[in-house]
Amino acid sequence: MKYPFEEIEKKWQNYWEEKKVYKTNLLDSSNKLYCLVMLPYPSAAKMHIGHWYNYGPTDSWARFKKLNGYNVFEPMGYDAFGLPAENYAIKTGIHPQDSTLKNIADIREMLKRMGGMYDWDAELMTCVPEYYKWNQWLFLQLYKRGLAYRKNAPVNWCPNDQTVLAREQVLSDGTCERCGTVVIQKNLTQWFFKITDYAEELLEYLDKIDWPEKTKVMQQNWIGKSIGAEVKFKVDGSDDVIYIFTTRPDTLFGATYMVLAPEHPLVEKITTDEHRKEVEEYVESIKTMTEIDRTSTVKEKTGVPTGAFAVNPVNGKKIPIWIADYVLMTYGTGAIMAVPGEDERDWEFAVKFNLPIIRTVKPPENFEGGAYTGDGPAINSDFLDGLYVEDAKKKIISWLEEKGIGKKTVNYRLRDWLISRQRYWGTPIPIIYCENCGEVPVPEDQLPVILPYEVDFKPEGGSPLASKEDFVNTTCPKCGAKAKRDVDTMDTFVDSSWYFLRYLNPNFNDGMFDVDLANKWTPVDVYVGGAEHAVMHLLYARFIYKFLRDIGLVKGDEPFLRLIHQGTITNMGAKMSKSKGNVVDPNDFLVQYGSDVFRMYLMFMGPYELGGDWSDQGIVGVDRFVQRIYSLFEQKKNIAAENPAKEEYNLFSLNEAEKNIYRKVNQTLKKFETEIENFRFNTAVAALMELLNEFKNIDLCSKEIQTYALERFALMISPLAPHLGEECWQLIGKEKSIFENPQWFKADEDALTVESVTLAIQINGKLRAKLEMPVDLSESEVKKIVFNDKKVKSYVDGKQIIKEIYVPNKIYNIVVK
Ligand code: ANZ
Ligand code: ZN
Repeated sequence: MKYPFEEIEKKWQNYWEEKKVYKTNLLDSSNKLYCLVMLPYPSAAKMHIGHWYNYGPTDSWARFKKLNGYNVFEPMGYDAFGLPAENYAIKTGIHPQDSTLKNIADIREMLKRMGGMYDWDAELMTCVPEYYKWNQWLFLQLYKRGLAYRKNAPVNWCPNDQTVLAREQVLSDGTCERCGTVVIQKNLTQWFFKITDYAEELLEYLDKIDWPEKTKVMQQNWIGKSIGAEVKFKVDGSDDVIYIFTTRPDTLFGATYMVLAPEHPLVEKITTDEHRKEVEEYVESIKTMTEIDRTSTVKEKTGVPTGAFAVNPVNGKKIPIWIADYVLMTYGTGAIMAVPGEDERDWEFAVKFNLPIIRTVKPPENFEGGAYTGDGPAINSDFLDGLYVEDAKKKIISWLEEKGIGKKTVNYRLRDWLISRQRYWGTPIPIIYCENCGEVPVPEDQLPVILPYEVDFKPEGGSPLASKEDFVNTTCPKCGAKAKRDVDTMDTFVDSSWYFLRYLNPNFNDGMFDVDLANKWTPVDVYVGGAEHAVMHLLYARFIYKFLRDIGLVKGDEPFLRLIHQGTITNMGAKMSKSKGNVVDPNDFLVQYGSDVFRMYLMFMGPYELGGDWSDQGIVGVDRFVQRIYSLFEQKKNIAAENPAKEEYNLFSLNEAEKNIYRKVNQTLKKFETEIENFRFNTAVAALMELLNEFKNIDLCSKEIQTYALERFALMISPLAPHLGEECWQLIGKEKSIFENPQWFKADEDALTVESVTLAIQINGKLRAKLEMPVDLSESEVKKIVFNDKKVKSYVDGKQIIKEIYVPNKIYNIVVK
């Protein structure tokens, strides 16, 4: 009979739900395992294949751990605020809340259909006041400690999405992470979270977490720690000073000009009348350029002189001050000393504008080319001459410190997290502006600031909430005067920076989350999700968790101890995309094969962390596998109830077929465990396929051994294909259900390690039996086995044993009379 997946999947889903099989007892955290997946973003009603690939295999992993005795918590929720719902609303007129709630309902249904082991009591969505109230509360805690602040700054603006973006949301090609539009720069007053206060710890603790190396390196580079020196240069003929940051203070004698970022506050002041027009035009021209364009190494260098000069503090030489786009206001001090001899950018600039070049590190003999960035002895550098780079740095830094004109400093590339968004569908920022009191935080007992439903959310280049007068106009909580609310909303990465704490009790009213439960259950043990979040969500969540620790709410230092990134599924070698028309719709296959086959095929198609290439043929193979399993178990109805197996057998008491199956079962168990543990589902599935092939001789085994093999097979298949596993378990007459009564069979190590020999048994000079047994057994043990053998018994029973000669591992000679 064909495997009736529809009926069986429904049957077990209902059973699980009725019996609340997947409700986690959170009060008991002994043996706890918090298994988390990145929560879906309900911008579309359907779960696409990427969701399936994240959730299906991870659920299988969690199930495996549950069977192994862990108290597993596997929750699910929805990252429900954000741009796509709002953009959809602009297009269709359907309110973001309505479309989002509908999509959530559809996704929830899909997740249930997938057979996910979710604790539905823990489900949450971020777009409800019960949730976003706590984003606002978090904001206020940061604000109180000076870690949420407002400033005017050049920021990244997406002209298509009509909003500011965080630096992390601008891709390396300068486009918006969401929509691909080229991002421009704008000067705006915005809210920032001061993640930079945590830069050092965020960097240092990367060593303490079990994360993919690639992701750690990305975070490391993003944080970008640079050790160097800050040096003070006097502006010639004035009291102004310019501070520069350099990683190469040893090259100070080669500083032949300086460059300020065009936005540097001193530019206006020091520019001479003669150069003013040119400088102003230049400043204007770079206003809309992004950092990526400005620092591009392929773009020709541009810049203009200010007419002012600075004094090089090491030798008193006057050097010209320029402005150029390749110096950014957002890094270091926004000013550099230019050393063309050792810096490639400066070299290029100096050549183009005919500025002097003085080498301060001696290049190797055959060196040809411009700037020499390698190590070597200092030259043209007075008291540094002859010292190699590291020593020269040390010496010049102590010299600068002694004279009070410089000091050792550390700089990070990491910038504060810009969280204001000029959009509607998000968490309102809990700040009020009063004419008397200025910026006033909304008192905690007045939270939440509710996001109004009726809003004109069409983009007009401003925050939609600004046009909602009854939202904007309020009274000052301090003085009672008329006041106005902040009309921006928060980046949705705020929502997802702490959601895993809220899962523990999504209805908790007395705080952001239940602190007792958080201390029991976090950090998260395993987190699975896409690598594209490496420097966004995964950095923000680490920051917020550390902040929550610092205000005494959580105890751990890191939110996610182990991180796994699933790979991507391609189709015919190409990334799936609507425009290519090669998107695989899970639905098409679910109706044909059911959810177990679909998820098992995803696991089988390639190493989980690499992904695989979709093939319609491949899923047919997995379907055939499932059909064979089902028909085998159908033939073995009740076998386990009628012929229960022992926990273990002596391999050498089994017949040939039994021995092979017994061994294979145990080898498979062993392999299966390590493969699943390490998210290598493809090899785990393959091992079960091999085992099933071995079962072709299962009818040659005693019923007991059949039970032994089948119950183990059912248990192993159950994390991968949970409905099928439950069904098989029940078919052979085991107590239902596996997941309700979690258990695991340990591999019989003896059956794996033992090397065996075949011993010839001669009785009165004739070969009477061949017995397989472990190699190098002691003579007394061999004797026991030999005389227990039926055949041998038939020759010796009732006779007198005259002589026994044992040739180890070869022959056992018996002479009887
Ligand atoms: C002189 C020098 C000589 C430099 C040399 C480098 C090599 P990282 O490693 O990324 O920290 N710099 C400093 N502030 C800058 C800014 N706001 N915009 C653009 N460039 C800036 O790079 C530090 C180096 O980048 C600094 O050291 C400075 O150039 C430049 F042989 O100073 B260096
Ligand atoms: Zn006021």
